[in-house]
Amino acid sequence: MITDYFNIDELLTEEQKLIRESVRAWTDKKVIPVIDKANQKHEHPDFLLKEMGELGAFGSFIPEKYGGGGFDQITYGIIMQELERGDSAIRSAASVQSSLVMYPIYEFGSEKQRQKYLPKLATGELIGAFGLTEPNHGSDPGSMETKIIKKKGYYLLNGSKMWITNAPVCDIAVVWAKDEQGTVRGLIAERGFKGFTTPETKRKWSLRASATGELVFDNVKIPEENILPNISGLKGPMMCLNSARYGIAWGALGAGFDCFNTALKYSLERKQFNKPVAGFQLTQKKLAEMLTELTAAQLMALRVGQLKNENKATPAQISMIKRNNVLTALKVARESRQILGAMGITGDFSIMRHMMNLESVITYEGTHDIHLLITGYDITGIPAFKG
Ligand code: TGC
Ligand code: FAD
Repeated sequence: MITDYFNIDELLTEEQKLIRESVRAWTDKKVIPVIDKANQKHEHPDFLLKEMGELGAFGSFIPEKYGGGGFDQITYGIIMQELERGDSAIRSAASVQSSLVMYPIYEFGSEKQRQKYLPKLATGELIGAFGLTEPNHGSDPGSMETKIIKKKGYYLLNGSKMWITNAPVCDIAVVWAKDEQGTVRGLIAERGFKGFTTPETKRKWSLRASATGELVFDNVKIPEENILPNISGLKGPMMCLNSARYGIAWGALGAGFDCFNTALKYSLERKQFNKPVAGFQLTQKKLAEMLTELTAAQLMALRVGQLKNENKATPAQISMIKRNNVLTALKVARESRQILGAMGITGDFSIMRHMMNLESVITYEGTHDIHLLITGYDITGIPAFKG
């Protein structure tokens, strides 16, 4: 198995390597044995959520005083990589919990909100969702229609969010809505609030082991104390996305290397024309190009992790690695599938499942093309995505 062609391990701390081994072992023991069946049956293995909490996979970068791990950003990336080696759905659940729910509560929440929610989110006792996308507003969340209207002692919330990871199983949701002045605000909706429902989205061909759904708000009373006090404007949700996109760039490496190694092993064992298919030049071209691209992606993720640890990573740098690394993983999945021939389409191997999952990963957290345009904007100063 090849996962470190450039001796990147030498740049990791002992603690980071230990955490990687423990998440890797957990994925091997808990995810791999159940994940094909869950995908085939289109079921989400919810029991893994609590176990991920016990493992420390939630909020690794949140300070220990709030139940988090207090670890650095590279550790967070490594955790995402090892989870996504198992399945993107498992990494998705952990990214949402850590980057899209714990991060905004920690960064923008009151002390009371931090203490109330963060320790329970860290252990998996509470599961969170993040509501930004709406039926009519995906790439352009600034045009959202979900609204809060101030009343005496509470806000009235109306609207709906779509394509929300963890929605059907969430206990709380961090939701972004516009106030009467048209300013984007963040709030925490709790399951059980009257008028708040979370219908599940079914019949997906991608992320089939992930719980996806809607967040529907029909005159929901949100207590004033559930508004995130320390943020207003679209930059609030966008800052959360920076954290999640960074984690996804690492996660994609897990899926990509799993496909590459599966193809390498198979091609060494499978014989045609009396020799291993790995012996044909065209197979070697595929393997060589896959490893080159994966190694480049690995180095990009590591460097942005170093910058993030120094609070120097820019949103555009994060956007670039999300786009590059997910596309790399998807291309690797497609090439690996070819190397396995017909066997590549079966559930006996992980490749087709990773490929189908990555079709969502390349769309969520900003589509591939939106990220291209973010880089274009950064280079030219001209936002091509605006009319
Ligand atoms: P624009 O006018 O450019 O910016 C509005 C305000 O936001 C600030 N900002 C950012 N701040 C921090 N980090 C970023 N990445 C930021 N991007 C923008 C900006 O500085 C400005 O601040 P201020 O103070 O001047 O007001 O915004 P725009 O409306 O023109 O849109 C820009 C665009 C298209 C790049 C952005 O909207 C975008 O990235 N769209 C993609 C939407 C997206 O990524 N949605 C993801 C939903 S969550 C999800 O998919 C979870 S999947 C989870 C899983 O299962 O793993
Ligand atoms: P659209 O915005 O309608 O885009 C359609 C096409 O048009 C795309 O190819 C896009 O690149 C292109 N396009 C759009 N605007 C431009 C432009 N200006 N220039 C060029 N091309 C453009 N959202 C959440 O809030 N929370 C979640 O937890 C969450 N989980 C998700 C889980 C899954 C499985 C999926 C599939 C999605 C999830 N999303 C979530 C939603 C996701 O973020 C959106 O799907 C994504 O942002 C794209 O929005 P859209 O699907 O509405 O596509």
